[in-house]
Amino acid sequence: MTTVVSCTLNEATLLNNVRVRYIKDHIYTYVANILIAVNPYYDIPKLYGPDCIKSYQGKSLGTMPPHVYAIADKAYRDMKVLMMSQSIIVSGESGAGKTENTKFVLRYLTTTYGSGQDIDERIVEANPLLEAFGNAKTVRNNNSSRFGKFVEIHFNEKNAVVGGFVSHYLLEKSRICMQSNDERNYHIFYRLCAGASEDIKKKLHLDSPDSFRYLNRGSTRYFASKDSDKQIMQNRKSPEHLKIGALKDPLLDDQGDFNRMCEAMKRIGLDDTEKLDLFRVVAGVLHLGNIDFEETGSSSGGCVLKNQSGQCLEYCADLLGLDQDDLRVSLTTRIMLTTAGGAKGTVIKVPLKVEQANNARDALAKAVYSRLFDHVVTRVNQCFPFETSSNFIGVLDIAGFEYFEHNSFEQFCINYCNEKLQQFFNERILKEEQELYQREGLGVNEVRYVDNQDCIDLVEAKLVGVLDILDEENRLPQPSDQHFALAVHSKHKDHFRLTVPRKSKLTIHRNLRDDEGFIIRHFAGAVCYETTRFVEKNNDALHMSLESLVCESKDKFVRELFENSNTTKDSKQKAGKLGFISVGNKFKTQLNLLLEKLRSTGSSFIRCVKPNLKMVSHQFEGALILSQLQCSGMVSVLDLMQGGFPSRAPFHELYNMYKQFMPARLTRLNPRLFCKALFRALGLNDNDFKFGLTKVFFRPGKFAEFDQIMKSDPDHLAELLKKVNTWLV
Ligand code: AD9
Ligand code: MG
Repeated sequence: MTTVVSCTLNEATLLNNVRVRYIKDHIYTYVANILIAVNPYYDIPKLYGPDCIKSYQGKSLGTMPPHVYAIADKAYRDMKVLMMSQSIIVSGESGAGKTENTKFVLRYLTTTYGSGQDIDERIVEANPLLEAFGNAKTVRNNNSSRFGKFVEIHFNEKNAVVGGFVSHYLLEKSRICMQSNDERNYHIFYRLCAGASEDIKKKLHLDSPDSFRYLNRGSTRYFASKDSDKQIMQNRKSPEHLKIGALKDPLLDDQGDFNRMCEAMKRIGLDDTEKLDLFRVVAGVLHLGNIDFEETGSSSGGCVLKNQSGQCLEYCADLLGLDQDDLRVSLTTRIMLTTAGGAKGTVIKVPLKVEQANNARDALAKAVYSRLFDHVVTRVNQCFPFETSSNFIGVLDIAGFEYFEHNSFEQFCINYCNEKLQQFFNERILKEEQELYQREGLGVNEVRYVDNQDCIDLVEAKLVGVLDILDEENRLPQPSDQHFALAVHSKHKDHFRLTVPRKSKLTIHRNLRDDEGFIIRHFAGAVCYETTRFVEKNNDALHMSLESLVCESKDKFVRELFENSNTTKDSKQKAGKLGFISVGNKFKTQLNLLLEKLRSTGSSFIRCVKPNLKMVSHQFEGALILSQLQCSGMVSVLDLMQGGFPSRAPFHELYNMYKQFMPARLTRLNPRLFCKALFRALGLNDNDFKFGLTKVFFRPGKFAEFDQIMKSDPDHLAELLKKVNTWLV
C-alpha cells in the first residue's frame, strides 16, 4: 500500500510527494514495499520512542504511517510466516542515514522480539565500538562509516533473538595514513587522545592529536569559535593548546564519545585488559606514523631514521612488542631472494630510498590497523554467540553509488558492489513484480528494464574482467598503473560500458590520458576512474621482512592479530612467493557470498536520501534528491508502477481490517467474495483495481482513495455494508 497519492506516477510526482511529506516531518514514504527515508538532520520528537515501537508491532505494512519500524516488523512477520530468513538492504549516498536507520531496525527487532537477555542489548551496544574504529568525520558526514557491514540477528524456532553476527567489507585503509582536507582519521585516535585517563596516556605516551603525523596532515583544522579558544590556538606551545588540540573538532565531543565507547565496551563484556590491548595498538600506529627518514648520503643510496625519530621508534616497538633494531631494519631495507649467479634463494638486504621507507611505514600502519579492525569485529561477534539458529534477519549497511571529482580504487569497488546490488534489486522488485502479476493472473504487459549483467561481467569476468587484469598487473615483476590502464582499454576496445577518458563527452575529466584511467557507464551514470595507485591499493600483502616482524611480535595480542587475520594461509603462502594478496578479488568473493545469502532470503529495501549537502534540517534540495532517487533505481520502479498496480492488499487483510464494521452474516463470506461485494457497493471504477487470485491490486493512488472512503465516515460505511448484506440475501 502506498502513500504516493498522485494519480500519475513519475519522477516529478514522486519527488513532490516526498517533499510535501518531508515538510511535515513525514520523512518516510513507500513506493510499493520500498521505503524511502529522507534524513531529517534533527531528532523528530517521538518518532522512534518506545510507544512508537509498540505501535508497529504485528501490523501489516500500510496499516500504519510509513516507518522503518514497519519494514522491520514486516521482515519479522515474513520470517515467521514463511519460515525463511529475511534481509533488509539499506542504501543511499554518504550521509543519507543508512547507519542510523540500520540502528533503528536492530533496536526495533531486539526490543520487540528479543529474549529479554543480555544478548538483545549487546547487539545494539556493539555499534559504538564498531563505529569508533570504523567511522570517521568526512566532508559528507561527521560520522561516516568507512566500511560496509551486514548485521544478522538470529532467531530460534520460537522466533526469539538468540544471537547475532556481523560481516564487514572493505575498510578504507588509505585514511589511516592520510586524510583529505577537513576530514579526519578514524574516531578512535582522537577519542583516545582526548578521553584516556592520565595513567593510560602516560603508558601509551599519548599527546594532543596535533603531535601525530597520521592525524595532523590535511585533516580538519580547528576553527575556534570562542575568542578565548582563538587565543589559545594562536599560541601553539601553550599547555591549553595541547589540551584542546588543533584537531579538536567543535562538532564532535571526543572526550564524551570516549566515555560512551568505554561504557559500551563494558556492557558487551570487554574487560580492561582487552580494552588496553586495543588502545595499545592504536597508540603504536600513531607512534609508527611519526617515524621519519632521511638519506644516508652514502653510495648505497639507502636511508636512515631521522635523529628525532628515535623516540617514536622506541615507543612504537615497545607498544607493538617488536625489537627496536628489527623494526628499524625492516623499515629501511627490504629482503629479497635472488637467483643471481645460479645460487638459488640467496637472501639479500636491499636498502630502501626515503620514499620507499615511507611507504613501508605506511603499509605497516595500514596492515596493523586493519587487522585490529578485523579483530574488533571478531570480538564483537563473540559477544552474541549462538549455537543453533532457525532463521535470521540481516541488515545490509553499505555505501551507495559514489561519484566524486576524483574516483579511485575505493569508488571502483563500491560501485561494482552497487551494480551487483542493483541487479539484485531489479531481480527482486522488477522481475518478481512481473511474476506476481502473472501468478495472480492480472494480464499486465511485460515491463522492460536494463539488465546490467554486462557491466558486472566487465568488472568480474575471469581473465578479461578489470579485477583480473589488475591482479595480472600486480603479479608482474614491475607492475605499473599506466600499463594496467592500457591493458583494460586494449581488452575492451568496443565495450559498450567502457570508454577512454580522452574521447568522452560524459565527464569533466577530459584531460586524463588513456593510461591514467577509464570510464565505466554504470547503471547510475558514467564514472571516470583515475587508476593511479590501483596496483598498490589492490595489494594486501606486507613485504616479507615486515610480515615476519609482526608475526614474531613478543606481544601475544599483536602476534594473534596477524595469525588470526582473515587472510587465509593459502593466500599468505602465495603472497610469500609473489608479494601479493588481491584486495579486489577478495572483495569479489565476499560479495558473491553475500549475494548468494541475500538471494536465499526474502528481502526489503530502504532507500535513504540526503536532503541537502549542508547537513542541516528543513532544507529540501529537489535536484539533489531527484538524482539520488534515479541512482537508487527508484525511477525504473516508477515506470513499472505507472503501468501497473503499486498498491495491493491480500483479501484476508482487507477482510480483517474491516471485519469490525461488518454485519455478522457477512463475516461468513470468504474474503475474496467479500471484497468484490464491497468494491461494488463503494462504486469503485473497474479500471482502478484488479482482482488477482489472492490479492486486490490498485492503480497508483487508488488505494489511498479507497482507504479514505473506508475511514472517513463510519455511518456511511455501515450503510454501504448493509447494502452488501442485502445483495447476499
Ligand atoms: V555513510 O555512507 O556511512 O558516510 P550514512 O550511514 O548513510 O552515511 P548516517 O546514518 O551516518 O549516514 O547519517 C548521517 C547523520 O545524519 C547522522 O549522524 C545523524 O546526525 C543524521 N541522521 C540520519 N538519520 C537520522 C534520523 N532518522 N533522525 C535524525 C538523522 N538524524
Ligand atoms: Mg554509515
